[in-house]
Amino acid sequence: MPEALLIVDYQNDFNPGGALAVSAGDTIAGRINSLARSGRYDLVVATRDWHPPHHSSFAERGGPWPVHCVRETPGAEYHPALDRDPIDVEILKGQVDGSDGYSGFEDTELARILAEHGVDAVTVVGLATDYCVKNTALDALRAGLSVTVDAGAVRGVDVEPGDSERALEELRAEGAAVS
Ligand code: VGL
Ligand code: ZN
Repeated sequence: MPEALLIVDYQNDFNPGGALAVSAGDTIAGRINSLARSGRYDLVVATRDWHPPHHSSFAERGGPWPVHCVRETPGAEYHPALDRDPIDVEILKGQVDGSDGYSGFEDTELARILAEHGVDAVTVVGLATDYCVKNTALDALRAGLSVTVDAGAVRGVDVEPGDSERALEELRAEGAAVS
């Protein structure tokens, strides 16, 4: 049963000091690194939010978010605490205008790459629980994969208090294991 680790958007802009900082986002780096180095996963995939300048998800265009993760800028780099060595595949997402691009499966090669490696199970970690982790995990479920979310290796934006907890509940209800 080949399993992949999906590290979602562990980037400077989603960490403290970044443009769209997730509270305590930097506290999960150690857990993500130890999972990635564990040897438990046949494939380690990292996604990055990789928006063009003036993307439709930015407030300047009427979108919900401040400017963040503009491709090829420091904010879109991996957080320095993330060990990049174990990463086998990188997926750049959020590049298409007109969509917020929350899911790592949206307009990317991720489904094809997982299928190519015979992956039938994924563990999802990273940022942010209530947006990109949630939507990536939901798409993985829709693709028929067995999905685990490691609750100790995700953190959320919580625009409304409780959003992250509700996201994990929704994922459980849809069939994910939240451990
Ligand atoms: C994300 C908001 C906007 C995320 C990305 O990675 O969860 N959130 N773009
Ligand atoms: Zn984004």
